[in-house]
Amino acid sequence: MPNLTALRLAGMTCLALVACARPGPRAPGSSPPRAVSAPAPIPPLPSERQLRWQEFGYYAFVHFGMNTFTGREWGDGTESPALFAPTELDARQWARVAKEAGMTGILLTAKHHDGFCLWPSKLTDHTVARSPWRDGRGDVLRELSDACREQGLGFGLYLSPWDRHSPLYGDSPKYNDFYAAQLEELLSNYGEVFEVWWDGACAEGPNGKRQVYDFERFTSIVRRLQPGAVIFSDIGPDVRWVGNEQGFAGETCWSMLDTAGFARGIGAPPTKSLNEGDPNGAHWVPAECDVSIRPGWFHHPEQDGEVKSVEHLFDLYERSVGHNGSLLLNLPVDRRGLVHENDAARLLELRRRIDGVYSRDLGRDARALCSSVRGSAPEFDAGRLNDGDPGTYWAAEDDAGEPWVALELAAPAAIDRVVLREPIALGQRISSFVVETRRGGAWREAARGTTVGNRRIVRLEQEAAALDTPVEALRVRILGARATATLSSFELYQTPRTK
Ligand code: FUL
Repeated sequence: MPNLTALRLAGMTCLALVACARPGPRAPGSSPPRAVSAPAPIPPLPSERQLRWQEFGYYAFVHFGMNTFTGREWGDGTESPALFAPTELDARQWARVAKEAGMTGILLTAKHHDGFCLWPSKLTDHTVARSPWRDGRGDVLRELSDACREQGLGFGLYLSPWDRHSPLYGDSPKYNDFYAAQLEELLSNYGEVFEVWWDGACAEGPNGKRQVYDFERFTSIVRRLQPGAVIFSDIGPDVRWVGNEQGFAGETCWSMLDTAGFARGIGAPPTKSLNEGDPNGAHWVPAECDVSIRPGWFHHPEQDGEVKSVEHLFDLYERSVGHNGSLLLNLPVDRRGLVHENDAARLLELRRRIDGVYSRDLGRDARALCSSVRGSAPEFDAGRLNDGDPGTYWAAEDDAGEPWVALELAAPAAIDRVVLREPIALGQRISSFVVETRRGGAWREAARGTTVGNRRIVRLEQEAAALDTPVEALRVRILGARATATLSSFELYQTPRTK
């Protein structure tokens, strides 16, 4: 499971206070040690479930269902359950592929817009129970939730509100009862769920009436049955759409957004706001970047040769997870009921690429320095930046102006990636920074950035072009922040050279 160190932040802060304030032996006449308070949190703040979700980072979407067998992307709900006939479905293979890829969870389309259910719902007969698969006794959700648990992966669910099969659709209260009861089934019978995914599509039902969803009611069901699960939709409440289906967040990406007056689907905020968030937004709703590994969300054999390249996927990884978001990468399961070999192989290549760059933090042995330490307290000093523990953090004095932090390398090294993290339990603060490198004693600017948030990957493009010329030190100067600057990590990486 993802590491939950960020969760400990609030607790760490209290511990630091207690440690400072604890009375110990003192020289006669000396004053007691002063407790240094942590920087005041700046709202809006993430909830515990959002902090937990943030650690998932990179996880799989699986689109699988009736469309897999009809070759479509959107079914119309008239498809016969007899068409659903995977020949060698193996959810353990999906989980193995995701695990080996370095992913932390799998989110499955339990029901897409065509209304066909991958579990034997008692509320409709448009389900796997009417299909030839496992003689009508199969349950994809059971098999996948078990497989995820075995692999230590999170299990998430997409339950399309738009249902083109249900005769109740458009008859708002009746369909809402039906959808609510389906949610209850899903959230009660398959163990812990880490995320529930709501698409915003809404239309008219067979009666010509437009469906009005009762999202407040649906939200309270999720909260009651799965209090740890985050809810995704265009506007959250917990996780927001990033405004594109290409898998990247903005260069600037705030976790905050104003959602009042907006709706899911047609009434969603402008895509630029979703992509970049809003430093003055009233709600904490971080971005999730969804994208498919192929052109379609569902598997189409003719796209087997169109799996995205490693370069493309690595770029998306750095611009999602590394732009204060998460990466929800879709793997379409094929008619056999397996993740196709081409996708599985590409995911492993991507894992090697990510590990090749990000497994050795060259900043760990460096000497950390800074221009300002809050209250001169050791628990907020520059050493917290590279102690390998994202639960500790450096904090400047409230009146530090434009503080800087620096890492003096033990031996000069070529660096082309900097990773910065803010202790987001205190709110997202930094709005502008510059990264500088030092060679032969002279500092020069290597990159500029805006937001940091949970994780910011800064690509030093010029440094990458000059990987043969090592640097002695790197410095981050914080030019703007909504409140006192803090950072929990300052990491340095080098892309291995290809011969
Ligand atoms: C969209 C849906 O209409 C697509 O079919 C797909 O499921 C995508 C992730 O969300 O809005």
